[in-house]
Amino acid sequence: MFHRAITRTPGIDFAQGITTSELGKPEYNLILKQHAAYVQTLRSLGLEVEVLPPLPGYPDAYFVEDVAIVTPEIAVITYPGAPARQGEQVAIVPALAAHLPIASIQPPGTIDGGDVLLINRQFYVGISDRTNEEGAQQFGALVARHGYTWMPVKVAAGLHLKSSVNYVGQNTVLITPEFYNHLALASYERILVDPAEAYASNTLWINDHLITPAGFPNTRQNITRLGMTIIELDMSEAQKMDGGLTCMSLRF
Ligand code: CIR
Repeated sequence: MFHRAITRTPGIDFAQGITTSELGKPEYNLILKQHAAYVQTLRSLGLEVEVLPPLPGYPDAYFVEDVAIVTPEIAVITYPGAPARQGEQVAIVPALAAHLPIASIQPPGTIDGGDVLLINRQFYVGISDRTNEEGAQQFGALVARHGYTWMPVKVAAGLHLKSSVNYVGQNTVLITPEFYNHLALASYERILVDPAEAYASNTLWINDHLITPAGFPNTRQNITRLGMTIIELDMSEAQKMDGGLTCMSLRF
């Protein structure tokens, strides 16, 4: 059960963030509107949401998921894998330190929160262009102290592990074809995401509600069988910046 979330408002420079999407130039007024709808949705699900101000010089900083991994016991501050994002992690510390003990990943370890998937007490840590073995090891050692287990998962497709695999409750993962037969994930019920809808694998499970990006009808249809309330949000502008629903908050 989540009680709180931390988010950050996109800055006026957000279009200068890192992207590979080729979906065109995002629009500032529209991302502000979509971000506000996201915050409002989390609040409607009972979360107390803190909205931090834009972080000048860090156009990707509203993707707060990447700068920390938060559990009920500890907040692990990451060392982001993209050089342009290194520094964002410092700015999240006060908001988290108000609630939890803090630990930090040290370079040369790098890790992005988007690579970290938690299912019950088991972490899966994507080894990707952003997260290296050293970062994963440091992270694993920190959370092992609190009784979590972890294992690495090679990310050969997509930006982060959670660009392709997300837990949606009921022992079920929403998963793209590239990861479908991965042994580490084969023990879960798996809902295969249509390759044309890979973006929708980044669906956010909050207190037995599912927030899914609008415009992916097959995925929506496939998750209805879980019997949870489904909320669709328009994510067009974040998608242009390679970001999804999980990326825009830290939940705990
Ligand atoms: C980046 O490339 O770092 C950002 N433009 C997108 C980060 C998305 N974050 C996430 O999936 N957790």
